Amino acid sequence: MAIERTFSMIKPDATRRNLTGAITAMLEEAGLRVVASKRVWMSRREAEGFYAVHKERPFFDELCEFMSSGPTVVQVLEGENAIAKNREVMGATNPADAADGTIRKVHARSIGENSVHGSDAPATAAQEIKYWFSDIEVVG
Ligand code: RTP
Ligand code: MG
Repeated sequence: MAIERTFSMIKPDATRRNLTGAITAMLEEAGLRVVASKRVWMSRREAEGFYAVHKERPFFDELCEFMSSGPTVVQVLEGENAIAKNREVMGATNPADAADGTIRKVHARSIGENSVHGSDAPATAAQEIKYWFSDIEVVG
């Protein structure tokens, strides 16, 4: 398996509880390397643009409101099979369904305030990295 890059976010419920380091450590322990990272307080419009794929879903407004309610840490993670590996260490969307030891099982509060985001496929990873980072900000 070739080295892949994926996009990750530490969501406002987690930055608010000072969990940036704890969550990043779980990503690193899973073999993922942080090759870009910055803290952003996204606007409502930036959240709507990022989550445009979900705009018809019933939770879209709530999601964009939450994601623009405080600081987020956006990251690019690199490693073997990084997209699937990140999804595995994140755990299921709803923390009630997440496996033991996953970030969402350990830290998430609810299906909405679920602490982390991770790209779900190579095409979305490339698109999401590009949404938040310029090429020179990613240092492998
Ligand atoms: P993510 O995109 O954040 O990595 O999470 P995911 O793939 O596991 O979940 P997805 O279906 O893409 O949903 C995106 C985010 O929307 C919020 N959500 N709320 N209230 C609800 O029923 C509900 N369902 C989803 C979550 O914050 C989820 O991560
Ligand atoms: Mg998703």
